[in-house]
Amino acid sequence: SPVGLICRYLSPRRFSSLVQTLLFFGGLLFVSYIVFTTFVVPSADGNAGAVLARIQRSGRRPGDGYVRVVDDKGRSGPGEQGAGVRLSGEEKTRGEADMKTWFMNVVASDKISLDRSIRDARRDECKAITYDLASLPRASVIIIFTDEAWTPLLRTVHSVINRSPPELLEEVILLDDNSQREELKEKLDEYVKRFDGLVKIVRKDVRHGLIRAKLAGARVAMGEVIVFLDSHCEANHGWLEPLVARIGESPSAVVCPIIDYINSHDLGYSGDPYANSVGGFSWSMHFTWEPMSESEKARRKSPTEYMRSPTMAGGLLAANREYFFKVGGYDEEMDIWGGENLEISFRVWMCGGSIEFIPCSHVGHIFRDGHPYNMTGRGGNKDVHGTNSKRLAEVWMDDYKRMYYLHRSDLKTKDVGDLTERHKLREKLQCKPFKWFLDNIVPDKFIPDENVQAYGMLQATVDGSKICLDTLQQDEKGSYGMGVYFCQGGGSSAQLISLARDGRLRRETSCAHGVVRERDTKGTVVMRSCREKGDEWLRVGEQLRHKDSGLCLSVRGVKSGEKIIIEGCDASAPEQQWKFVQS
Ligand code: LR7
Ligand code: MN
Repeated sequence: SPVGLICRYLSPRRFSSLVQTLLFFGGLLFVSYIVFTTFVVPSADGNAGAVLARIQRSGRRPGDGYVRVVDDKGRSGPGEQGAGVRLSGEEKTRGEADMKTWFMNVVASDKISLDRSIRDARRDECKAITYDLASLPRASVIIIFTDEAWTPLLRTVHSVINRSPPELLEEVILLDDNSQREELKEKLDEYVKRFDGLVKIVRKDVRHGLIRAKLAGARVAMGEVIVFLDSHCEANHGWLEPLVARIGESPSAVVCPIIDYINSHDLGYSGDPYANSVGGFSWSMHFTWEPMSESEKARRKSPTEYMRSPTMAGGLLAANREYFFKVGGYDEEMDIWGGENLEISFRVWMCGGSIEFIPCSHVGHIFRDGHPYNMTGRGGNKDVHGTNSKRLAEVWMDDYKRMYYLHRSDLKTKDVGDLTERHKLREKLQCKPFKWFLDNIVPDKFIPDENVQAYGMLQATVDGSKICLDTLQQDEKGSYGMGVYFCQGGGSSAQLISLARDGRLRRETSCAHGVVRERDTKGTVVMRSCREKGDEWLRVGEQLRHKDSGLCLSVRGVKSGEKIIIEGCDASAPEQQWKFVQS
């Protein structure tokens, strides 16, 4: 019989050597599996919990033992339905003091349930969409924090778990970026046990800064999709489905929810179902909100469809995990805060992906006026936004980095660390030039020294002293009267101005308007957003004539630090002779 045959063949000696061989190869296989899951699969941060969970993945799911709060109807109490909290007496005083240390009213936050109800911020067309959950990719939600206050942090976690379909939520990763507050140690470990394994805490014993913290979170994440959130957010109804659905359909789309506004003074939640702004940027490398472009409006077939956006704000985003790493994650050498949002935006577009806002996904964020943590980076660097942005400008902006240096000429010679790896990445991915990004993704972006009649500091010489047009450091977001100041030479972006091809006298976002009262022969120059149709200016010899009034730009009787005027044109008046100078 076959059994007899095998028995005869397997003498005790042969049998034991066979067992040894099997054990040897089995052991080898096991060790390679552990090594593979620990180091090769992106969990290099050595999160034992994550590896274990991967091995144990069967039967009961993490979170099964937690009862979510899903019914918002009929809840009442402080902050419910997204209301702001009114404090009085001693609480009011303490709350106001919080604004100086936390930049948010923690007293108010502490009065609100961690499961508070908020109004559904979606438009009706969004609520009507149904999703086949089984076919959507699952998400790891990564919440990074450093010394965040307790209730805003935990309300972020509660809102995510309450308002995500369990089928789609792989895990919540709390990435603790070296918090020092006692409350965030054992107490937090204990607290999250109620979520039955769904919430994992990863702690860093050196401060990473938010950029490396996000990377560290992404490296231990197991979901097909990763979602990043700040640690003071509230996920709104149905927020997750449209994000993962879009990524499922287009894995190279890096998508953002609509960011609803949570007031830092009273924690009132307000969302705009019809929000349709997208992200832009200023040449000083700050994020801006912009109206959706006409071409994008024309492209979209329905108000629930994604909105292509040149940039993202940075904090709230979702991506296919593999794609996120393939396209370069974040720049590991960027420190603490700032710059990474524009960097990932330019990079993703230039390297073949897209940045999009998803109108059916809403998440609230507490907007604070300051940072309740130390902003000093490595080596005592107090200008992390500046140096991070220089890294981005050097790697991704080609010649257009000059636009950044116009604002930050002090950084031209600053050492911001080694850029070889990032240059290599750009080479490897064969990314398009920045000019392509400007031409195709932000075609309306004004480039101060391209396609203009003239550009530079606008300078007049009166009695041998040089005087230049100058914003006088006024806030350029609103309208303001244009002034003059002693010419500053190369360094001052406040004196740069362009005479655009369309005749508008303008800066990056504001355009010069001549303001003359009826029948007056003299007026002022007011800068307003270039989104309004701007006035036209004509170059007549060395004069600048305001077309509508026929008056000329002049410094007659105007001292440094005062507002510029327009007056009757006089070709021989030195006060009306203007030169565009570069330095
Ligand atoms: O060293 C740090 N380590 C951290 O873990 C510093 C910060 N952090 C954490 C912090 O606890 C918070 O959870 O990082 C998160 C973001 O820090 P915030 O909330 O102080 O930043 P912000 O909201 O002012 O900043 C925005 O720009 C940043 C630029 O680097 C990041 O991209 C933030 O994520 C981003 N936030 C948003 O985009 C939210 C929506 C704002 C809008 C519009
Ligand atoms: Mn924030």
